Amino acid sequence: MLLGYYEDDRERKTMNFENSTALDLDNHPMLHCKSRTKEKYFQSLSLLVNHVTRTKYAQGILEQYWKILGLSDSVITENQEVLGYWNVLWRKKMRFILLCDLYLILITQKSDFGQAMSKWREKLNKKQFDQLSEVIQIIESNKEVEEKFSYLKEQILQIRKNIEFQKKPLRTIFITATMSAGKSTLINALIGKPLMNISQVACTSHINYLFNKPFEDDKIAVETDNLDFDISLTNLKAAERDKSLIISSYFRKSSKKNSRLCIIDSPGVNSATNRDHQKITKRALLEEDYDEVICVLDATNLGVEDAQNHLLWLSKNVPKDKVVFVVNKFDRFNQNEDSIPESLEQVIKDLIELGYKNPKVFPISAYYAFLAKQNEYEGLSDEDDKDEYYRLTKKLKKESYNLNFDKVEVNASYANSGLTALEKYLENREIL
Ligand SMILES: Nc1nc2c(ncn2[C@@H]2O[C@H](COP(=O)(O)OP(=O)(O)O)[C@@H](O)[C@H]2O)c(=O)[nH]1
Ligand SMILES: [Mg+2]
Repeated sequence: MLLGYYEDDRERKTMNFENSTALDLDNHPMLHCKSRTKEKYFQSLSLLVNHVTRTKYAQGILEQYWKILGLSDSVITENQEVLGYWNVLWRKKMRFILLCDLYLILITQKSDFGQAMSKWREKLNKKQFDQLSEVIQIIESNKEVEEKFSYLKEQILQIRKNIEFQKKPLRTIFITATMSAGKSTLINALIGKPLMNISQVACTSHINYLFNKPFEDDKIAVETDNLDFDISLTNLKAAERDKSLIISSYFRKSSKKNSRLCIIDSPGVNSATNRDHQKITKRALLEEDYDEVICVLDATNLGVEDAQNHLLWLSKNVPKDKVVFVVNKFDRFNQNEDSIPESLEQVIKDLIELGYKNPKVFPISAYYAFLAKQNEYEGLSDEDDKDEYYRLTKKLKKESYNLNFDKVEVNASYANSGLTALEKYLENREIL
């Protein structure tokens, strides 16, 4: 059954990137119209979209328009006549706004867009249609949007950013580890948002795919049976317990570059606890396309049998040049009992023995990295989190705990967590 989900999602992952479309409707030019006009606007948009496609994606995105326009359920009924409303002279502006929305919704399906335009054309005269074509040209050019179209500016810029992003090559990072080594915490730290469930006990039992978006639209999109473009964190975390998910949100990174990235979270591999989990992860490691594997080791639990077995399996089954190692939870070290350099040396020695010539090993505190990033971007609201953040800020500043080994020059507040060194490495490999 678990493998069943996985098969299904792999299919979708490779075929379907629409989920990571970024869409910010907060300043949509139709928001200030009368409710009758908004209704007609929405009905026209959904009529044209539904005429050519009824994918989850299209339905999910239409729902966003419906919500932001504040419409009632009854508006959803289809009204074939509504397109006639737009063909009068003074509704030119609204036609252009509608065109931009249509373009954005059908952005990945150019042929669908063409078909929708043909349908719309039946209601317009030649001059009106030519005017629409002129706006399409503006969208597809890189020119500054003229003053007379200033009300379209934000829509056009969003379309362009989405198009540009989709042209980029997709990079994929696969995260693997034994249970509770900190995979989910590391992912949350890398993307700067608490999207993955963190837990001492329960653990991920499914493969999850996290996609970056072209720009910050302050939303999390999740694909399950339908596609929700704006799920709450609470609902997301509940959904994670049930099944494998495709999640999209803008990733917060220190680099200015915004790559098209997919991070894959996999169930922990421990032989005794759950054989299914191990099977899912190993199979995915053998069959998925990925550019990089991050293997997370728990610094407070190095050398345990499960971790050793997993390293051995990785060394035999995954191309060695694709694997980097993250040794996590160094913030738990105590200088009277442990030594960070000695632990790292031991890890490197073990990896060399496994055949890694020049193993890339990054000491980090994913926990601190996440807290610091969260603090940097939106502040910490939880009192416990704040206390932990201040405690660790102080601790990791000390020479014997500082994880910014290469003294990477960044002004990120979380440099001492070691995460920036990993980010820099991935950036140089053109992955981040
Ligand atoms: N002190 C400390 N705890 C961590 C760190 N990373 C993860 N943890 C804790 O380890 C537990 C398991 O983390 P999680 O990310 O859910 O592990 P996963 O099972 O590999 O996904 C949680 O209680 C985390 O808070 C870290 O860098 N430092
Ligand atoms: Mg996890």
